[in-house]
Amino acid sequence: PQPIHLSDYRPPAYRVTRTELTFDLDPAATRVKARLHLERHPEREPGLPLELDGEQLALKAIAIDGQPLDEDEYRLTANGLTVHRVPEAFLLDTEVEIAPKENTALEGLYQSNGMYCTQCEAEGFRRITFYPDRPDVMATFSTTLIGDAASLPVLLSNGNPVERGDLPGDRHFVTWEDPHPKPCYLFALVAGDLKRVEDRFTTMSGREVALQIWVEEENLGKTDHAMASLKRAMAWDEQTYGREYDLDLFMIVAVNDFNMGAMENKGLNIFNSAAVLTHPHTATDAAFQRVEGIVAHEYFHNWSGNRVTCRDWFQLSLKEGFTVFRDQCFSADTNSAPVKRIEDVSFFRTAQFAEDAGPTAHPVRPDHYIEIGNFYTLTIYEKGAEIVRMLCNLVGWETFRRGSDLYFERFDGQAVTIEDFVGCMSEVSGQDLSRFMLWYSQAGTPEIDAHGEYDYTHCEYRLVLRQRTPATPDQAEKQALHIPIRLGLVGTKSGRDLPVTLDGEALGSDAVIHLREAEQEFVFTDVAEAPVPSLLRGFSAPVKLRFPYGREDLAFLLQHDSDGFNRWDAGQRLALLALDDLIAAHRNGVEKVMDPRVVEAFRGLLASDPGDKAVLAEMLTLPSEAYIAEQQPLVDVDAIHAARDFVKQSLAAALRDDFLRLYQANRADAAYAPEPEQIAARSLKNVALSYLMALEDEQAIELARDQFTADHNMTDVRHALTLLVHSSRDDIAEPALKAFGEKWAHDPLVMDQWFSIQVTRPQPDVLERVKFLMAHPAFSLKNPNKVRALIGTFAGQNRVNFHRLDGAGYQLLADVVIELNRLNPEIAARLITPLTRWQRFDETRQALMKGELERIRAEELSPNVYEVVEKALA
Ligand code: DPP
Ligand code: ZN
Repeated sequence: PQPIHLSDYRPPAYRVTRTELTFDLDPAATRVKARLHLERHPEREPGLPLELDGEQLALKAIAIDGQPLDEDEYRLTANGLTVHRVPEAFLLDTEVEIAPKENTALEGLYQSNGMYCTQCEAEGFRRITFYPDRPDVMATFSTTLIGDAASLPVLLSNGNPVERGDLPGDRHFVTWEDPHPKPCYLFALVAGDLKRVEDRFTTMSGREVALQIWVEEENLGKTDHAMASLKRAMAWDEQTYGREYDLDLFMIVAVNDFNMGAMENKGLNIFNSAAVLTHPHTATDAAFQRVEGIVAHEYFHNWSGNRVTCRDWFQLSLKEGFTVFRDQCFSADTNSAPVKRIEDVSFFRTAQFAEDAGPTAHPVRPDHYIEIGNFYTLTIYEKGAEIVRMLCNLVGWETFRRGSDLYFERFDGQAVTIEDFVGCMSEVSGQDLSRFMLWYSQAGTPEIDAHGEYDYTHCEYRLVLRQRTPATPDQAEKQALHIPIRLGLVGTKSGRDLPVTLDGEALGSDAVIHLREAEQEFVFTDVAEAPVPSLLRGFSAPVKLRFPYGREDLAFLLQHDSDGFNRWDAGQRLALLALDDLIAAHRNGVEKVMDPRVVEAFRGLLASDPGDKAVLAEMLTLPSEAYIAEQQPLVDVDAIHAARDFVKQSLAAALRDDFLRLYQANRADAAYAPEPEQIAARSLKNVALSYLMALEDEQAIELARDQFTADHNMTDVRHALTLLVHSSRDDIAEPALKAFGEKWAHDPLVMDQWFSIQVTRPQPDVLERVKFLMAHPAFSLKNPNKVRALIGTFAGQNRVNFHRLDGAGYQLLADVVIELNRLNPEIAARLITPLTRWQRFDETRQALMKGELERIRAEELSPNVYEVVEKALA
C-alpha cells in the first residue's frame, strides 16, 4: 500500500450535487441503485475522466444520461471505476450488488443482530456504491429503502421521511430526503425490527423537533439517560454557541456491533449500544457519564463536522478536536468541572503522551497516511481538543465565540481546512497565530524544564523555562512552540497566591505567561515572600513540565494551591516521588519503606473538609500503573505493580480508621440517580473501600461482600465485585463472579464488564482464563465490544500479566490480531497498540514483542495492520 500525502490535494474533477439511492435489502444480495447528478468542478480542467471509488461491489449496470455504457467506455479495478469520457454535466446511473451478511469489517452496509446498519466514516461508502468517496464532495441525498415488511418494519435514513408504501410480495418502502448537502461519510441507513422512544425539543427559534431513540425491544427501558442528555446537549449548544438544530427529526439508533463509540450521520446518529444504553442496574456512573458525553459529542457534530465539514481527511482534527473540546466543556458544565478536567488530563497524560512517544506518533494534522482508519487517535481527538482549548484561552471566551460564529457563518455548507478555523480566530482577535499553527504540524510532546529562584533582597522571583520537543518518526528537528503557561506564585508564609507582576505589568494572582523561545527567563517583581510556583495550572498546555519540587513543596501545594487541578497534581507528583524510591527498592531487593510525608499528606486530606467530594476522591487515588510507567526511563512492570501495591497497603494500614469512617459517611440508600453529588459520594466511598480491601481483613471483605449482594446499583456492585475478584481469596472471588455471570448472561453490555473484571486480576493464572473465556458463549471475535472487553482490557490494563516473561501474553495478542486482520482490520490495527510500545521495556521483553510483530508482518495484511506494524518495526 502507498501513502497518500496532504501536499497532493486537488479538488475533485467532478462534483456531485444530488444523490438518489435505492436499496433493495437482502442479506446476501442487496441491490443498490445510484443516480448521481454530476458536474465538472469549476476549478478543474475540462475533459478529465470520471474516477469513482468502489470496493467489493459487483457492478450490474451503468449508464450516462440514460445511455448504457459499453465495456470499453469504462474500466473497473479492485478500488474503483473510471469512465474515460464524460460530459460537463450529466446523470450517472449505476446498479451494484453487495452482501451485508458477509461484512465482518463493519464498514459500509452490514448486519448486526439481524438488523441492517451502516458505518461510512471514513471510507465505508465506497463499499455501498461507486462514488467520489471524499468529504469535499457534498450532495443532497434522497434514499429509498425497500425491505421485507415483517422482518424489517422500520426503515430509516438521513433527513425526513417523505413517502412510504407497500409493495408486492409483502415488501414495503420508505423514501427519505435530506435537504442539507453532505459528504457521503455522513450517509446512514438502518433497517430492522426496532422500537422507539420519542420525545420533543423546542429550539430557540421555536421549532419543534421530534427526538427518537431506536433500540431492540428488550432495551426499551434503557434510553432515559441518553434522551435527557440529548436534550441537555441541544439546549447547551444553543446557549453556549448559538447553534440550533436544523431538521424536524433527530434519531439515535443503538447497535451491538460497532467499531467506534458512535457516528454523527446527519439526522440519524448510529451508536454502539455501549454508548447509549444505561440503567442503574446495568451501567456504572462512569458509563452514565460516558453516554452523556458521547450523545453530546455526536450531536455537536451537527455543526462542527456536518454543516461545516473537512476538506480532506488530513483535516480530521478540524471537526474532532473542536467537537471534543465542545463535549468536554459541556460535561464540565453538567458535572464537577474540576473532576472532569482531572479525568481528562489524567487519561491524556497516560495514553496520548504514550502515543506521542511511540512509533505511531503523528501530528494533529498528519501530512501522510496509508489508512485513514488508523488516524482516529488520541492525538487527533484529544490533543486536537487541547489545541482548541489553548486557542480559546489565548483569545478569551467571548472572542473565541465570535470566531466560532464567524467560522460557522462563513463556511456553512462547505468542506474546509484547519487554517480556515484558526484564521477566523486570528481575524476576530487580531492575533497573529502563525506560530501557533506549529501545534498542528509538529508531533511529539514538548518537554519543559523549569527552575526558579527567589531573590530576597530585590523581592524578585526568576523563573527559567526551557522547552524541547523530542524527535519523532519523520520529524527529527523541532521548532520552539508558543506555549501558554498559567501559573500562580503561592507565598510560603501566607499560603496564598501572591500578585504576579511581570515587566511592570500586573497580571493578577492567576497569570498566563507565554513561552515562545527555546529558553526564556521571566522575572516577577514585587514578590513579597518566597513563593512555591504553581505551574501549568489547569494543564494550560499539553506538555510535560518538570520542576525540581521538594516533597515539602508538593505537600505545601497539596494543601494551599488555589487551583484545584494543580492541588491534585501536587498530590500525584508527591506520590510519584515516593513510588520512585519504592520501585528502586524493589529492583534492588531492599526493604521497602513508606515515605511518612505521603502518609501525612493523605491524613491531612482525610481530615479536611471534603469540599468537592469528587475532587477528594481523585486526590485519594494513586497514579495508575500506566501513568507511573510513563514516568520511568525503562518500564519495570513488576516493580511498578509491587511499589503501587505497597503504597496502597501502607496507606490503608496507617489510615484504616479514617477510610472506614469515610466509607460509612458516604453510604446512602437514596434511589440511584446519575447526579454529581451522588456520583461524588459513591466514588469517595468506593475509593475508601479499595484501601480497606488492600488489607483483606475480615471486616473489609464483609463490607465488599455486603455491597456486592445489596445490589443497589451497578457502580457499587461492579466496584465491590472487582475488589473481591482481584483479592487473593479465590474462595470469595469465584462465587461472586459466578453469581454475577449467571444473573447477567442475557445482557451483552453487562457481560462485557464481567469479562473485563476477570481479566484485570493480578493473579498469574489470568492468561489461561483469557483463553478459556474466548470460548465462552457470550464471547465473539466478530463483536468489537467483546474484543475490547476481553482482549483489549487484558493487554492494555493487566500489565503484569500481559508482559509475562515467557511472552505468552504477547503471543496471545498476536494470535488474535492475525485472526482479526481478516475479519475486522480496523479493530485489529487498534488492538496492536500495546505491542508497538516495545522500546519502553527491557531487552528480553523487547525481543519477544518484536518477535510477535514480525510474526504478524509475515501474514497477508490489511492496509490497516500493515501500516501499524511497519511503523512499529521501522
Ligand atoms: N463517530 C466518530 C466520532 O464521533 C467519528 N466521527 O468521533
Ligand atoms: Zn467525533
